[in-house]
Amino acid sequence: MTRLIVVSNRVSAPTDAAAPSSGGLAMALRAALQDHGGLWFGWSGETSEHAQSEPPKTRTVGGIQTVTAALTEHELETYYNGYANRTLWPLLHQRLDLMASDRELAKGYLAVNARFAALLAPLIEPDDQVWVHDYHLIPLASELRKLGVTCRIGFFLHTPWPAHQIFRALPEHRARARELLAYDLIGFQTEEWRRAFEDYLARDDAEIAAETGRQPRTGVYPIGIDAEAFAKALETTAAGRAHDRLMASCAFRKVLLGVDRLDYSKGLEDRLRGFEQFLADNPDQHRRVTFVQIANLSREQVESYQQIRARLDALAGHINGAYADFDWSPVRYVNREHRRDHLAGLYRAAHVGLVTPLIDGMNLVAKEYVAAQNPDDPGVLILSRFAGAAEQMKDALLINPYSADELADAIRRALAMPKQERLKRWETLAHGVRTDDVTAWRRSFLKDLSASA
Ligand code: ADQ
Repeated sequence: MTRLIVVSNRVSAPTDAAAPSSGGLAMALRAALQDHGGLWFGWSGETSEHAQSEPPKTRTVGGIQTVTAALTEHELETYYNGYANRTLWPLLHQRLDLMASDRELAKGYLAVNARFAALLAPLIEPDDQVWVHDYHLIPLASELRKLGVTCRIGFFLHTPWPAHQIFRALPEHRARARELLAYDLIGFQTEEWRRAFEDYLARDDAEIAAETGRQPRTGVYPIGIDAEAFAKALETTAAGRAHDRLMASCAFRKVLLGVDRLDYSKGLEDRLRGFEQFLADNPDQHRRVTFVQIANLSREQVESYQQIRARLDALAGHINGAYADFDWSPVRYVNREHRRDHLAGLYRAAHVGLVTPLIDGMNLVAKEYVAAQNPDDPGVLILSRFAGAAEQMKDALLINPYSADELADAIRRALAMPKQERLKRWETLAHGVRTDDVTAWRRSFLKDLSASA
């Protein structure tokens, strides 16, 4: 079997159910490496003054070989906090108003990709397959090709690909598109994002493909969760305890739950406004519901994240100020990060799951919520039409996240939904979540990569 080399911005160590944050992807990539042998390359998460002259660190963690490099402060600011998170992330999520356009950032981004390629190239053997993840590393393949690497290299984009008009607002749009064409396979979460990419190539830059002489394959690989590991986390005492604590603290009230990274793409402000609208429209529901929003802090160095945090603090406070009583507060807004097994218990306890991003590559919280439900008495998922997950999860209550009215109506409908309808919708959703899991995702990507070019 060919060896696999996984490249992602961060290399994550093995975690257990107690660890917070994105375990599913890391577990899937580790499983792929266990099957194929090979190594995982990426940033160590550290900065060092001498990063540029230090050799990468090789370790074996949980049977997997990892090779990591540090960044200098300047690289961290230009590549990671800069071009990746202040230029590309807002661009890919249709927020041109938040996009930084700065040649210095673009230069730093390219320089780190070139340095990573130079560290990685000597480790690659001709029969290896390389799988590169996400927007931080678009130029990696073209840099590897410059160094003579000829093996198959695939790219998977975890975020959306924006419409033609939006992508062209990136000053370096042609350079980035050209770099993507150095891959043998480019994978997207949904047909929508794949089509937008093809459309960009066809309309603006037909000449790019002709120029490079390469026409990579594109494909759609919707990522899933590790449903089995999630089911196990749900059975733990820690999950049970979190479930019971939430239920007890909400005494007979219905629980609405949101779980997100605190990011402007997740629609948190609109979600709070939609909930406020629900309270305004439905005085009979006051004191009968509690909305728990868990929003753990992320990218705190980036100004737009500091700003949205301040707005959310104010909005949550405003709603509670307007509607709470001495023994009831409608919103519980929580910034603390939670263990995965605790999250599983909270999902289980929630009567309604609110997943309402303004746009999202996929959104795994929607799938985790479904996986956590009681098969005899499941809750209802309210899902944004603009999450990649909506392409698969058509039996959720799909809403336009920009409309407070639509969200308010959907909450009312979800709370009143008869058990028979809840069961019917949930069964279809749960079947999809179990079948299209993270293992199916990585297998289908790697199968197509093997068959490419
Ligand atoms: P993210 O934007 O991080 O990922 P998402 O898919 O929603 O988004 O979440 C990833 C994981 O983080 C989930 O497993 C979730 O449980 C966990 N998580 C989220 N909020 C948390 C919290 N408050 N506490 C603890 N854990 C939390 C990017 C793309 C997505 C895409 C994924 C995977 O933006 O669209 O689904 O990659 O490809």
